[in-house]
Amino acid sequence: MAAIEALRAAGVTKVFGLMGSSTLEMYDALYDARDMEYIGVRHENCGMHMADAYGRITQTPGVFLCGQAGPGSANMVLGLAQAKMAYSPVVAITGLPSTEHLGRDAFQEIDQHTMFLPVTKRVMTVPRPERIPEFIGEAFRIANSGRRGPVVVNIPRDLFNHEIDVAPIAPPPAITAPAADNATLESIKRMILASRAPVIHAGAGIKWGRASAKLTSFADKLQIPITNSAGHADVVPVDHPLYAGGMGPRGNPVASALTREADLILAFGTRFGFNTTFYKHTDISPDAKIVQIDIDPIALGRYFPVALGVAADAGSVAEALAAMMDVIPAAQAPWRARNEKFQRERQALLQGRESSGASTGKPLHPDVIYAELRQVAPRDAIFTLDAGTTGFQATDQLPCRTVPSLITPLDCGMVGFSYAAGLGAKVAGRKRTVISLMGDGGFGMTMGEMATAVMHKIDTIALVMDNGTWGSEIAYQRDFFNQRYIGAHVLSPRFDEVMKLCGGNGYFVTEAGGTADAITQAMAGGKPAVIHVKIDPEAVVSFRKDALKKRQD
Ligand SMILES: Cc1ncc(C[n+]2csc(CCOP(=O)(O)OP(=O)(O)O)c2C)c(N)n1
Ligand SMILES: [Mg+2]
Repeated sequence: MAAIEALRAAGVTKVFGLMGSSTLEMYDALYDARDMEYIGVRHENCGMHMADAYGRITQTPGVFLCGQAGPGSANMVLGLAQAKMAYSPVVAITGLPSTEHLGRDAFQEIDQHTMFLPVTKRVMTVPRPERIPEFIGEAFRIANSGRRGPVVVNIPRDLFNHEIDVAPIAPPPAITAPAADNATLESIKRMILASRAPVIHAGAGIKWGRASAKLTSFADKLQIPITNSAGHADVVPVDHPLYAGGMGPRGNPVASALTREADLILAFGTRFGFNTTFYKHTDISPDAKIVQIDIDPIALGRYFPVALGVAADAGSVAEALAAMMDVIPAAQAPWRARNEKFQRERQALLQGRESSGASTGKPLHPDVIYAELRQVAPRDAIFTLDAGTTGFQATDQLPCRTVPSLITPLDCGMVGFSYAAGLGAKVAGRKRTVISLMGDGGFGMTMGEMATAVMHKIDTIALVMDNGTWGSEIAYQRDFFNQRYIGAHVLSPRFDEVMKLCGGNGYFVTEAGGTADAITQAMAGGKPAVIHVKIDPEAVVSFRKDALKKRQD
């Protein structure tokens, strides 16, 4: 079948999906496609998150085959929005009513083209059967080029019923990302040499380019500290001596002080977006010169004025700069005193986290969970997070030591992402341990996928932190609404027991030490696992700016 041939030409080996009568011909053709593994999910939205995470780990679009026009398609909307806001490459193929019925308010007819427009990079509706492979090929090209994103291909169901002659389908073209020219590189070099306190600020562009080693070589050569943007704490291995962690409201005070006090910020593959800056100068000195390097020219200078905007691949610029600059030994760096101060402060921060994580009190504080995770997670582990207070508190605390290893909801800020994203990441990197962190609320939204995990032997470890509340939101009711709690409490089943009923492994933790033990057992167990941890309902944080202000007063 031409549609399957088009997937094959794009190199597809995994297809996530939930079946339905609008695309059954494609399902039937998939039956014979022994080179493609089909992973059937329990909710289209979760399937989108799997495809999203799969795309982030493999750098190729995750594919979701949606069976049903109308309701099935509508279930994809949030997942698409999520992928769009994460600039994640996804190709979703879905059905439409037959062309004979379109426009008549037919059964399951929703205006899908319009519905998908704001939540995708592109929506395509195939007009003729012989153009199906062309549209699918185009979807892959668009999803994975420049700044990536999700693409939907709508196919009216009757278009599958035609015998068509198609020419052999060519794979999508390889595209080389642009590099910076010599004059630009020379300007950056001059700015670095004239600087007294330069800082590197790095984000997703470095991850997408798999350019972490290029960035650290550049940083090492010139002794420039590295901070990361929100959600990208895996931009370089966290134990790199020049790594300071996340800056801004979701980061830590040491990294934020570095960017606040910098006179030159070298921004590699990052936008200075909302979660990193709140679009304010709080952690970015208005006097600092910013050199922003991003593959997307629209990102340059969008939220903060730049001294130099470079539309190029961030990794290639780091590599070129490293090649053209002389080594500055640590002891001779003009910013040596600043570096020593930051490294001392960073050590104190890390030690503080370890002491807080060593608490044996009950109920457990999330810091204890993160500390135990740091002890036992393997070096190549992948972590996924949800929005919610436990996710927020984890962002700058996880032992991300392989790039990429952190998958978060990013700017979509959604609850109910982490578990499904972990399953997609595991399908992408079967050999890597995947640990998905989320709250009891978020896991409850997506727990149907436990059965998917067992059925398809996707053995991730879900670490569900049960505080009995929609924690991030109850924090606001506690801090601003005189503790008038409404809608804030959640009663959950023992998720570990539910996982056992599904056929996986389950662990229940209430004591310090229990999380590390459970993770170790889950890694050895060889089955999908859920660790249900009881945590302190009081350890929730209200995140809004006014809340921060109140805490500082
Ligand atoms: C899909 C979605 N629904 C609702 C929200 C609003 N919201 C943000 S955080 C949060 C609480 C999450 O609770 P839980 O998953 O238990 O994590 P906790 O904050 O307790 O750690 C809610 C409801 C959201 N961000 N996304
Ligand atoms: Mg909760």
